[in-house]
Amino acid sequence: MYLAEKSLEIPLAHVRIDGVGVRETRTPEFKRKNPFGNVPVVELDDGTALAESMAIIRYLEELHPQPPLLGATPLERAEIGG
Ligand SMILES: N[C@@H](CCC(=O)N[C@@H](CS)C(=O)NCC(=O)O)C(=O)O
Repeated sequence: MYLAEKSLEIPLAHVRIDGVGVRETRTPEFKRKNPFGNVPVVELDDGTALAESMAIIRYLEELHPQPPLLGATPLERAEIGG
Protein backbone atom coordinates (compact mmCIF):
# COMPACT_ATOMS: atom_id res chain seq x y z
CA MET A 1 0.00 0.00 0.00
CA TYR A 2 2.85 2.37 0.89
CA LEU A 3 4.61 1.66 -2.41
CA ALA A 4 1.41 2.29 -4.37
CA GLU A 5 0.71 5.57 -2.55
CA LYS A 6 4.26 6.72 -3.33
CA SER A 7 4.10 5.41 -6.93
CA LEU A 8 7.26 3.46 -6.20
CA GLU A 9 8.05 0.27 -8.06
CA ILE A 10 10.59 -2.19 -6.74
CA PRO A 11 11.10 -5.78 -7.84
CA LEU A 12 9.00 -8.11 -5.70
CA ALA A 13 9.69 -11.70 -4.71
CA HIS A 14 6.89 -13.93 -3.48
CA VAL A 15 7.56 -15.75 -0.20
CA ARG A 16 5.31 -18.61 0.94
CA ILE A 17 4.11 -17.99 4.49
CA ASP A 18 1.05 -20.24 4.53
CA GLY A 19 2.72 -23.26 6.06
CA VAL A 20 1.83 -25.47 3.10
CA GLY A 21 5.01 -27.18 2.06
CA VAL A 22 8.11 -25.24 3.03
CA ARG A 23 7.34 -22.16 5.08
CA GLU A 24 9.91 -20.00 3.37
CA THR A 25 10.17 -17.46 6.20
CA ARG A 26 11.53 -20.22 8.45
CA THR A 27 14.36 -21.41 6.23
CA PRO A 28 17.96 -20.70 7.29
CA GLU A 29 18.46 -18.73 4.08
CA PHE A 30 15.52 -16.44 4.86
CA LYS A 31 16.49 -16.08 8.53
CA ARG A 32 19.88 -14.78 7.46
CA LYS A 33 17.93 -11.85 5.96
CA ASN A 34 15.53 -11.47 8.89
CA PRO A 35 16.17 -13.47 12.08
CA PHE A 36 12.54 -12.86 13.13
CA GLY A 37 11.49 -14.96 10.14
CA ASN A 38 8.79 -12.74 8.72
CA VAL A 39 8.04 -10.41 5.84
CA PRO A 40 8.42 -7.74 4.65
CA VAL A 41 12.14 -7.70 3.96
CA VAL A 42 13.79 -5.28 1.54
CA GLU A 43 17.10 -6.36 0.07
CA LEU A 44 19.40 -3.59 -1.12
CA ASP A 45 21.82 -3.94 -4.03
CA ASP A 46 24.75 -4.27 -1.61
CA GLY A 47 23.08 -7.24 0.10
CA THR A 48 21.84 -5.34 3.15
CA ALA A 49 18.48 -6.70 4.28
CA LEU A 50 15.99 -4.39 6.01
CA ALA A 51 13.12 -5.79 8.06
CA GLU A 52 10.17 -4.32 9.99
CA SER A 53 7.53 -2.40 8.06
CA MET A 54 8.03 0.97 9.75
CA ALA A 55 11.83 0.81 9.46
CA ILE A 56 11.45 0.07 5.74
CA ILE A 57 8.89 2.84 5.29
CA ARG A 58 11.07 5.39 7.10
CA TYR A 59 14.04 4.37 4.93
CA LEU A 60 12.02 4.75 1.71
CA GLU A 61 10.48 7.99 2.93
CA GLU A 62 13.93 9.54 3.35
CA LEU A 63 14.93 8.47 -0.15
CA HIS A 64 11.61 9.61 -1.66
CA PRO A 65 10.27 12.45 0.50
CA GLN A 66 7.50 13.53 -1.91
CA PRO A 67 4.63 13.20 -1.31
CA PRO A 68 5.27 13.12 2.44
CA LEU A 69 3.28 10.20 3.89
CA LEU A 70 4.74 10.39 7.39
CA GLY A 71 4.02 14.10 7.84
CA ALA A 72 5.80 17.23 6.68
CA THR A 73 6.00 19.01 10.04
CA PRO A 74 6.74 17.89 13.61
CA LEU A 75 3.01 18.22 14.44
CA GLU A 76 1.94 16.17 11.41
CA ARG A 77 4.50 13.49 12.24
CA ALA A 78 3.28 13.36 15.84
CA GLU A 79 -0.33 13.12 14.69
CA ILE A 80 0.46 10.34 12.24
CA GLY A 81 2.56 8.41 14.75
CA GLY A 82 4.47 5.32 13.83
N1 LIG B 1 6.56 -6.40 13.11
C1 LIG B 1 6.62 -6.91 11.77
C2 LIG B 1 5.51 -7.94 11.59
C3 LIG B 1 5.63 -8.65 10.26
C4 LIG B 1 4.63 -9.80 10.14
O1 LIG B 1 3.82 -10.05 11.06
N2 LIG B 1 4.67 -10.47 8.98
C5 LIG B 1 3.79 -11.59 8.75
C6 LIG B 1 2.92 -11.33 7.52
S1 LIG B 1 1.95 -9.90 7.70
C7 LIG B 1 4.62 -12.83 8.40
O2 LIG B 1 5.70 -12.73 7.87
N3 LIG B 1 4.07 -14.02 8.69
C8 LIG B 1 4.68 -15.24 8.23
C9 LIG B 1 5.45 -15.97 9.27
O3 LIG B 1 5.48 -15.51 10.44
O4 LIG B 1 6.02 -17.00 8.89
C10 LIG B 1 6.49 -5.76 10.77
O5 LIG B 1 5.81 -4.77 11.07
O6 LIG B 1 7.10 -5.84 9.69
